[in-house]
Amino acid sequence: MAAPPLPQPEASFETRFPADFAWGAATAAFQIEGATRADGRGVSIWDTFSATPGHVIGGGTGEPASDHYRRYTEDVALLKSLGIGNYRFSLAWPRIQPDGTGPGNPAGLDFYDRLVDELLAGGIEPWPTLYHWDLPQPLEDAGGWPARDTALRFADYAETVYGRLGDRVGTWCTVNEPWVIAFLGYASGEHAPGRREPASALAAVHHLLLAHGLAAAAIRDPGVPGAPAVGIALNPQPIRPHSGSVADLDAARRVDGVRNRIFLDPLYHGRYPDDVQADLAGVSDFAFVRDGDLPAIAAPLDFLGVNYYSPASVTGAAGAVDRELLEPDGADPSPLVGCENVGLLSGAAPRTDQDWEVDASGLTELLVRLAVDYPGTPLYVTENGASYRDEIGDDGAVHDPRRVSYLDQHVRAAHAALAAGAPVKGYFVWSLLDNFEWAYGYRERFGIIYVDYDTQRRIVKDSGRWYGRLASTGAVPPLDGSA
Ligand code: IFM
Repeated sequence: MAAPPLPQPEASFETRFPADFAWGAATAAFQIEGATRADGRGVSIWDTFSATPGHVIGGGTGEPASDHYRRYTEDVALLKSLGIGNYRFSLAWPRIQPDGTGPGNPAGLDFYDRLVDELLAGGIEPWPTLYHWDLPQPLEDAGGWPARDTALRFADYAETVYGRLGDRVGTWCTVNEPWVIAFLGYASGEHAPGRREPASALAAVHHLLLAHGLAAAAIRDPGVPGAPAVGIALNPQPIRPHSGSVADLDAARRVDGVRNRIFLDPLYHGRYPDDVQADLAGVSDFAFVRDGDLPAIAAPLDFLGVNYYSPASVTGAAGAVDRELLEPDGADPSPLVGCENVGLLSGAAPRTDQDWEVDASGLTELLVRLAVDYPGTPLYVTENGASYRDEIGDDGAVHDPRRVSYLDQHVRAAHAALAAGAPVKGYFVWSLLDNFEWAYGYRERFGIIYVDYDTQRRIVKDSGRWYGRLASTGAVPPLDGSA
């Protein structure tokens, strides 16, 4: 007699997330909106920087980007059709305060008001970020983030935005990736405003954290109705020593200091780490820290946003650092201020088309480390994704199996962190749309939706369908997207 059929394992072995896990997609204003001169928008540092020849690959600027300012209803409809229930976007400060100060520009506020209403009508939760790198140019002219006043201006801007949207938006992210803003904007000069002043970069670190703290207080002001959740999105990176040698371990400590702990320790412990301050003593005396700043910065976070792309492997070995120095020719300042004589090593792991290492284990490592070293805060992966230079196939579709595989590996890595006890509450793919990838211009494509920049036609990629299925079921689908 034939044996009875065995139970099918799929249902019990699938990777399934909790029912209340937040699935979302992320974008940023300057990268998608276009319409840089519409409705009274002022000039941002990225308008200025990208207009300068040589700063952006291919000469790309914020025009046309993905023309989202005019096509936002179509984009919200796409989110809805994919079953993605959360949308993380940023507001362009120069649309709200064209000069960086003063009363809100009604037309700029109206745009985000309409966007929020459109999202809510579609059953999609809005997750605004107040600052994703597009500083009003007049504020840079007045000193930029190294100037303390910029943090005070930011709090005022946050209050203006909250006053308009706070009745419908419950979750707020203040600043996106202060490491990038401070170190790529003010130390290496690869990003706007393109300054190469290591001491200014450290002042920018502090004023960005202060801006976060002051904005969080403005949003949580008990005089305003509602109890909003406020967090910040960092891009902490697992820093792995190449070996157990003293030199490599010390290199990893130093890089972890300026990459991660310089932000996390003030936010969680209300102080800059002693070893980081000692490492940076030749660059800055931290005199920019004033009484009351650190308690403002350390007000408890309602959540921490974690943007993850890849880990880094570092060495402090004298011979090894000659192979790939963080300061390759000694002329270009390194974004890793205070980490002289540290080498960054390339591993054998596969790489994206942007040449970023693909290593999902780094996401598990990072989330678990945050849960252990900085406990007590819900963690959201507020960005994760990959650039592959997709093309439209003969069948008119965009097949992007490498991105599906990347996302599959990384959501499983987030699940592993959850299983290990890290309080991971959500995941946002970067990005909803192909968009302007900063100094890389339009060459890189991170979207789960393809954008034809000539026509602005949107085509949902295979990864978009795969991710939509994940977002609507909470279970990781098969790689081929089949049922
Ligand atoms: O496109 C960026 C985004 O603006 C911030 N985080 C990293 C992404 C990919 O580089």
